Amino acid sequence: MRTRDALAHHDTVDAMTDNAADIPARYVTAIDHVGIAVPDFEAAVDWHARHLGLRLAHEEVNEDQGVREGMLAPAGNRYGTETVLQIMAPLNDDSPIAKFIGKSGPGLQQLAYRVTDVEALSAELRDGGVRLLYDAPRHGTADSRINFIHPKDAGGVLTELVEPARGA
Ligand code: V0V
Repeated sequence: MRTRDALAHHDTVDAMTDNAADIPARYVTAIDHVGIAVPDFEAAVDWHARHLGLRLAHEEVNEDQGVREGMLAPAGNRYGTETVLQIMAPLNDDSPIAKFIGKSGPGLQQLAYRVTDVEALSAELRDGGVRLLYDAPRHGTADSRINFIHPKDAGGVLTELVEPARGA
């Protein structure tokens, strides 16, 4: 396997991963977002705007997940195509984000991959002995369907799988 450093400028990632084996590479199309847990939504939006020039490209409340969430992107970013930063503030004390902040403090909470078929990938992962948090996908940002790989099965990283809404 060649390292990323060794990739020639014109090489594609496919060239590097030709030997990458049995993982269903066709399912994962992008790093969708990186999620950070924040205690104060407005303060986090403001901080990222003032210091990094990020803008709020999308915002919603997800009662099921117990979060107020926002997708922050550099100016010119095509939301839905490029990788974004997700900020998540807890809606209540039962929120996974409240628990995370209580235990670890604010900070990186999750890494999310964009996938073509969350159910099929989840099934393949389960077959491989990887634990998914939900039996079936749940409602995610912008009508996406989501599931999570347990952090203990993903190198200590809470790993989200995001299948965007059709037509998104
Ligand atoms: C917990 N652990 C983590 C972790 N949360 N490790 C890495 N990253 C995290 N975010 C560790 C924790 O320190 C324990 O390690 C171990 O996993 C088990 O933790 P636990 O105390 O048994 O379980 P909880 O109560 O901390 O729950 C952890 C899980 C929970 C991951 C099960 O947070 C969860 O259900 N998350 C999925 C839902 C979610 O995060 N929703 C908010 C985002 P030790 O101490 O045993 O070594 S919603 C979202 O992203 C949306 C809507 C979207 O993108 O569309």
